[in-house]
Order: sequence, then structure tokens, then C-alpha cells
Amino acid sequence: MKISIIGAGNVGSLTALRLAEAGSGEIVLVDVVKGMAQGKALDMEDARHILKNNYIIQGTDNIANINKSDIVVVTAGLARKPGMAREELLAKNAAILKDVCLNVKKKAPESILIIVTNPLDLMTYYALKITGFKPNRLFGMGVTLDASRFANLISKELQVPVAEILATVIGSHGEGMLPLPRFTTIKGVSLGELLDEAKTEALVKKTIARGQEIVTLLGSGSAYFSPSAAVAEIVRCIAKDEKRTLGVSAYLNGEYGIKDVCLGVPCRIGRGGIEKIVELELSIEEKKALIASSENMRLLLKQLPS
Ligand code: A3D
Repeated sequence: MKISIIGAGNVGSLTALRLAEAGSGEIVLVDVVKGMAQGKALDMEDARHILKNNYIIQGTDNIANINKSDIVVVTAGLARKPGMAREELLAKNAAILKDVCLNVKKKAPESILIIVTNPLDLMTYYALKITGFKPNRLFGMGVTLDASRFANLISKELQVPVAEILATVIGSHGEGMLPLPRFTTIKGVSLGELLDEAKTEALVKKTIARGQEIVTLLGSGSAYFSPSAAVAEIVRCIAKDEKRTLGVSAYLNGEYGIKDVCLGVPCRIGRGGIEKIVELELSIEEKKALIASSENMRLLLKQLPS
């Protein structure tokens, strides 16, 4: 497996290290800043002896080195600052994404492309337009991270191990995010049976605001430890053809009654990328909220450059 990561900043470099250490494949780390990806890759290589791990990682400022990659992850772009909505990054990140995607189309036309750059669902849609890739092999990482945040908060509230929690979040990776208590279980028991409505609602709100909470505390840049873990999880699922169900930003073509937007939904992920979009049996309220999230997304799509 050749896995290329474009953007060697906080998310990109930590994703590279996680994948290298896990033996997921040969890693190529790319950044426009001269020397940055090379320096980081050499540093990671120097840890191989201590870690007793012969992983292969190459850093470069030449995007042509992604040639014939099996999987490409795009983390190139600006991260938000305190008080900023993800959508405010649209114009600048769209320009970066366009350049990157045209190169991916040329150099790695058969790859599975995972978008991480924010605003996530909009950038995923834009990348589909630019590359013309089929939606099963171009999608975004967003709600996998949000589900992990929801699970973490539940585990702390209920004092249970995170591994016993199956948390579900759908919708956009932003204000239109929908953590779904009805589809969240702890050792098979639904969250509603273990936590009252007010406490559940507080956890839902905290999950939606978690990214902003971290951005405010950091003062500069956004989260990267958990986002890189989420990207690595998706890449592993593809590389090992695990066929597990993970939340990703997928192009909807009628699923959930929604057409022509990218939104976070549960998908079966394997060597073919998205092998199936899983349609949950949503309640009327849940469906209404998802449709509202998609309508808001549709308005924002108009701001994308051509
Ligand atoms: P940061 O540490 O600033 O890294 C971004 C890197 O991209 C920098 O090193 C830039 O030099 C590089 N870059 C810019 N343009 C190009 C280009 N054309 N080709 C190659 N590299 C380029 O940011 P970060 O790693 O914290 O975040 C990266 C992106 O991911 C931002 O847009 C974030 O908003 C986004 N992000 C998304 C999530 C999700 O959950 C979806 C989570 C965290 C970050």
C-alpha cells in the first residue's frame, strides 16, 4: 500500500506517524513549504530504531511523488482560529484544494481520496467536482471524529470504558452535526436507559461545541490528536479491507431522501472505499434535523468557486 498525505502540518504529520507505526503501508508526506515534510519524515525515521519498527516514510515538497498512490489523504489548508466558524475557511481552502486535487487526478487517478480540509463537507463536494472521481472512492473524515468525541464524553459521564460505547453522529461536521442518542449504546444498552434527557442533551451540545472548545484553549490552530486518530482509523479500514461501518462525509444521491450534497452518514468501508451507505431508521424529528443540515449545506455550496 502506498499512502500519501498532502499537508504536513499538525494533522498530516501525526496521521503519517500513526499509519507508519501501525504498519499500514509506505507513507509519502507532502507539503508546499520547502524542507518541512522532509525534515519531519527524517525525524520520524530516526525513531525507527527506538520503536523497533522498520516503517518506510518519505517527505517531499514535490507532489509528483504521490504517483500511483493507493490512498491519498488531503490535510492541506488553513485551520481555524478562535471564534472562527469552519465555513470561514472556504475561499482560501477551496483554492488550495483545487490545486491539490488536480495533481491527485493526474498522478494518482486510481487512488481512494480522503478529504480532511475544512469546511469538510463542502470541500469533499468540491473535490468530487474537480476530480470527477466516483463518490465511493472520494469522501471526507468528519463524523468519525465527532462520534469519538461523543463517546469520550459519555464514558466520562457514565464512568464506563470507551471501548464499550458505540456512538453515532451524522450530519455536517459543524453546527449541523447530529449526535444520535437513539443509535448510541453502551454494551448494547441504549444511552436513553442510562442517562436522563437533560444530561443527554448537555452531552450532545458539548460534542457539537468540542472543536471550538479546543480551538479556544489552543489559541492557535485546531485539534489534531483525535482528528489524526480518526483519519488513521479510516485508512486502516480501507487498507485491511475491514468492511466496518464508520461515519464519513459521503455524496448522497437519494439516500435519506437527500440528493447532491456531501454529509456525514454511516458507511461500510473496505478496499473499495465506501462499499455501502447505511440508512438508519431515523425518527421524524431526526430526519427533519438531517434534512435541515442538508438544506444549509446546499446554500453554502453556492459559495464554492467553479
Ligand atoms: P496546519 O498545521 O496549518 O497544516 C496545514 C498544512 O498544509 C501546512 O503545513 C501548509 O503548509 C500545508 N499546505 C498548504 N497548502 C498546501 C498545498 N497546496 N500543498 C501541500 N501542502 C499545503 O493545519 P492542520 O494540520 O491542523 O489542519 C489541516 C486542515 O485540516 C485544516 O483545514 C483544518 O481545518 C482541517 N481539520 C479538519 C478536521 C476534521 O475533523 C474534518 C480536524 C482537524 C483539522
